[in-house]
Amino acid sequence: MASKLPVVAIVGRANVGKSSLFNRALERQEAIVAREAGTTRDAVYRTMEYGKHHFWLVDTAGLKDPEDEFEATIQDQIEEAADAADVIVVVVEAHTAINEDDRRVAKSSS
Ligand SMILES: Nc1nc2c(ncn2[C@@H]2O[C@H](COP(=O)(O)OP(=O)(O)OP(=O)(O)O)[C@@H](O)[C@H]2O)c(=O)[nH]1
Ligand SMILES: [Mg+2]
Repeated sequence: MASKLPVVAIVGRANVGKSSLFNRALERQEAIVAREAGTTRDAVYRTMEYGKHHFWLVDTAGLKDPEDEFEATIQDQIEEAADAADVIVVVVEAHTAINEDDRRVAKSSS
């Protein structure tokens, strides 16, 4: 049954390419990709197969400091996805050094 499938959650600070990786893995454009940080708001869940493995792949919003109530709801949702995940993939930007936001993501999703 689909709901019993393991969950792989893609997390990371805003604009590092989470949705691009999600689309690449699915081999179709399911999540919105844009230059602006904060593009993904609601998490996107899709099932996929990789080799013998069948699982839910989740694209999440960029993790950042909750500034307002709406933002806090989104941040809670990311933590929920990370909590429910069997595997968490933390995406970082390859062209810049790991920064405080990356560390916060890794900490809050671990
Ligand atoms: N050069 C380069 N650009 C990339 C790569 N992956 C994504 N991008 C670009 O980076 C921008 C952000 O990509 P997204 O996939 O929307 O990033 P995201 O982490 O989902 O962003 P949020 O949903 O806003 O947190 C887009 O303009 C992408 O085209 C990459 O591997 N290399
Ligand atoms: Mg995104």
